Amino acid sequence: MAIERTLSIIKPDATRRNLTGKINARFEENGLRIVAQKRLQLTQAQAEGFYDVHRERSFFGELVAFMISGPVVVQVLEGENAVVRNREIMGATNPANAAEGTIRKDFAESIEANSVHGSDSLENAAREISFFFAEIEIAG
Ligand code: RTP
Ligand code: MG
Repeated sequence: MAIERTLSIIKPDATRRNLTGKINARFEENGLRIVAQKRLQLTQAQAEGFYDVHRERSFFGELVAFMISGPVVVQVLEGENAVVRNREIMGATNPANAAEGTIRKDFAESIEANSVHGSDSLENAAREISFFFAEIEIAG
């Protein structure tokens, strides 16, 4: 299986509750390596740019407001099949539908405050990683 990289964000609901270490342990226990990481306070323009694909969706304004409500931790995860693997570790978008043992089942507060973001395709992963990181900041 291919070694891939995916972009992960630990969202403000999780940083607020001091869950960064617990969430990172889930990635590491499941075979993903954190090869880059930084904590940021996003601006409105940055959050709107990152979520540009969702601009026409009804929840866009609320999503951007939530994502700038506190610091986030942006990170690059690396490992076998990392894009799909991370989505499995995260669980369903709505924590009510998330499987046992997933990050969202165990930590998410709601469909919006759902603790983590993960790229949904290899193509989007490359775009999202380059949004936050220069190649020199990633040590695989
Ligand atoms: P993500 O992009 O954050 O990894 O999550 P996802 O693919 O599972 O969900 P997506 O459909 O891409 O939605 C992006 C984020 O928007 C918020 N959301 N709110 N109020 C709502 O109905 C609603 N639906 C989605 C969530 O924070 C979701 O992760
Ligand atoms: Mg998504």
